[in-house]
Amino acid sequence: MPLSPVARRIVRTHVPAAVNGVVAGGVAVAAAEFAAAFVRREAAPLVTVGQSVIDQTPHALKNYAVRQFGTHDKAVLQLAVGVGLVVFAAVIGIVARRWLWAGLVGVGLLGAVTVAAAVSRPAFRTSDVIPALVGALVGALALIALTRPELLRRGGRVAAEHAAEPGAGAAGTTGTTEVADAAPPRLDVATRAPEPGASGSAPDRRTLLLGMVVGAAGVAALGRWLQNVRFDVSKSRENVVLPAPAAPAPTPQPGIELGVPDLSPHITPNKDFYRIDTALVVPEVRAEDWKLRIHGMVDREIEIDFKTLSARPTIERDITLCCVSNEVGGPYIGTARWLGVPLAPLLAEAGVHPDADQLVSRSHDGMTIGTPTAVVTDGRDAMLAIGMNGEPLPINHGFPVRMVVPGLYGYVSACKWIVEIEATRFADYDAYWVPRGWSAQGPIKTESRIDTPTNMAKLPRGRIPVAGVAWAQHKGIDAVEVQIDDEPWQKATLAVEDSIDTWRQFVWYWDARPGPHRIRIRATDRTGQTQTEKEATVDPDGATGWHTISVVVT
Ligand SMILES: Nc1nc2c(c(=O)[nH]1)N[C@H]1C(S)=C(S)[C@@H](COP(=O)(O)O)O[C@H]1N2
Ligand SMILES: [Mo]
Repeated sequence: MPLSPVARRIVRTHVPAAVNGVVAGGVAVAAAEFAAAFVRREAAPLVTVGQSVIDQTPHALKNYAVRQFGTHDKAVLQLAVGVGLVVFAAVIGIVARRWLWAGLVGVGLLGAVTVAAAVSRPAFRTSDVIPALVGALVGALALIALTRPELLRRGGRVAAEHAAEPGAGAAGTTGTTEVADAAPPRLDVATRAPEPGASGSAPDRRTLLLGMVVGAAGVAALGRWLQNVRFDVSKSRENVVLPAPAAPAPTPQPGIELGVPDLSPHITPNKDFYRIDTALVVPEVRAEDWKLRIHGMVDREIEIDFKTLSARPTIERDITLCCVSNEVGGPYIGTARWLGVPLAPLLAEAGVHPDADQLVSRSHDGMTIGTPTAVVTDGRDAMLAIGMNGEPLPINHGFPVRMVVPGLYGYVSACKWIVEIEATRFADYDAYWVPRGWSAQGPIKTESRIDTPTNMAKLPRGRIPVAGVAWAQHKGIDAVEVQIDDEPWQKATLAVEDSIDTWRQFVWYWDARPGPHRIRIRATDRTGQTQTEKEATVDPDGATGWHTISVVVT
């Protein structure tokens, strides 16, 4: 489709101008990435901006994002931030074609937003603004170089040549009036390029653009590489030698696994363990540098390093961890064999005041998680975990130390990359998720999930195992029942119980008749309570309802 002359002219002037903006933006990001290598990964603008979007996102939208994109929500967010930056940079480029000053104001605005994003982070340090400032400064220079190259060229030349070559000085003076707003619009690079007198400037521009793109890519790659070299903690993790547990978990009994195909294994391998957190870049804390401070309403503050912590008597326990954002039938649950240091004795040593009903744990990246003191000290295996399934904690799961409390959702207990515990009161402090619409207290609700068959499955007639997992951490599961259509509920066979802190597999063999069928399940915990049929959303304190699937038997 041919373009009208007007459209063609707009494309001819605006597209190169937009390209100027986008390339300058890329140069800015590259410079910032490089600068972040000398500050920390978390200070890179793409991260600070993305993080503050996460912090500011209303929880309804966040739930939507998690539902739509699952654990890819972060990649989607980063992409959105990147696209937003490209669009804004293009606009800056177009504006700068006419009014360079306005383009520079735009760059300054982006810089200011990025600095604000860094400052707004809970774990902000002053040096975190450096990458944003470097990026804005370099971006501004790149924008000038692309839209008004003569400004920079003259800047260098005037000093050197002014005295020796009056002509150059005179040209420069003319240039100065051009830059002032009085300049007519014909000064832009795009219209100027085809001018006979400026015939050298088209290849110049191409060389400049290409140089900037290649240079930016190289600098960004170098920056990322340096960030890896400087901040990566996998070496530290490899060097951790876990202590033998003073109180090992009981050797697994046969019968914990029912051995049904496609049923979740009792212990979830680390590589398959769900990951939920707000961190765009995984906080990286070397075990050698790690310290935990216990403070607030205590008699004696405690500061403990990794060596001292892991020299204390450890326990090894199988515990099922579950996210409050797990929908009925959802995947955000797993069981691991955790190795850790019991938390209650440490708190006793600190002398937590009796009226401090909340323990706020704070992570290296500033996440805050509020846990009832009473729950941590009631005798259950609340721990500072250093091992997960026989390995040091994976970096994604909180290396070097995280909290694990059986019976509580992760957002009120399972602080990863933990560096602080503050004894306080629920009345005095709201942890991260509370002002975002989630309940301050989050005991896990009794739930169950069908793993096999899957929803909408087409099945052969005959004997079909209906199997899954049921959980009621720190209460224990006593029964799971299965219902086909509106037939009577049938008692499923339960796997041997590991502990009341873990989920329990179940299976019921169904003699499947042809036709469409509905299958649903419900669990009963050891307090005698059967899961409610009433459906509740994940917010504010966990989903309820019976997991229900539809299948067709042929
Ligand atoms: N530092 C930090 N710890 C955190 C979170 C977080 O966002 N940041 N998320 C919590 C939530 S909501 C859950 S469900 C668990 C998930 O732990 P996992 O990723 O090891 O499965 O971690 C908890 N600990
Ligand atoms: Mo969670």
